[in-house]
Amino acid sequence: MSQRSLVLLKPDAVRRGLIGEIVGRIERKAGWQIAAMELRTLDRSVLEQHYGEHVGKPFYEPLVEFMASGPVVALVVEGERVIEGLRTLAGPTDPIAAAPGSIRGDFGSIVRENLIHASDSEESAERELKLFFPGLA
Ligand code: IDP
Ligand code: MG
Repeated sequence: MSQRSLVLLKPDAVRRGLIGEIVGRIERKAGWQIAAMELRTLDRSVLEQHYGEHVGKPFYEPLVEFMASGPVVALVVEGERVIEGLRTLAGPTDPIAAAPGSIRGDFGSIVRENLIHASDSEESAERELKLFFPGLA
C-alpha cells in the first residue's frame, strides 16, 4: 500500500542540527523515497491552515509562534504504509512519554518542541500535501 505523507522537521530540529539525523532515519526505511524536500520559513496563514484543528486550544498560539520562529524542512515521503510508519518513527506527541529509539523519544523533552510533524491519516496527508506542495503531481 504505497502512500504519501507530509513531514515537517520543526524549527527546533533545524536549530539543533538534527536534519541529517532525522532525514537519515527516514531514508533508511526499506523502500521509502523522499519525493520532495525543502528548507522554508512558514508564514502564519499556512500554519493557521495546517493546525486548524487546534484553533482555540491553549497551546495553539505558542505553537504557531514556535513553528514560525525559524526555518523548517518540509518533506514528502512516499512508500509502503508511510503514514503509520512515520508516526511510529516519530513517537507520541509528548517526547517524555515517547520510547527511546523514536525521534521524539531520543531527542525531545518539551511537548511543543517535539522535532517533527507527520500526517496522521490519509485524509490529513491529502490536505497537507496540497497545502505544502501544491505543484506535486
Ligand atoms: P501530533 O504532532 O503528535 O499530531 P497534535 O496533538 O496534533 O500532535 O498537536 C500538534 C502539535 O502541537 C504537537 O506536535 C506539539 O508540537 C503541539 N502540542 C500538542 N499538545 C500540546 C500541549 O499540550 N502543549 C504544548 N504543545 C502541544
Ligand atoms: Mg496532529
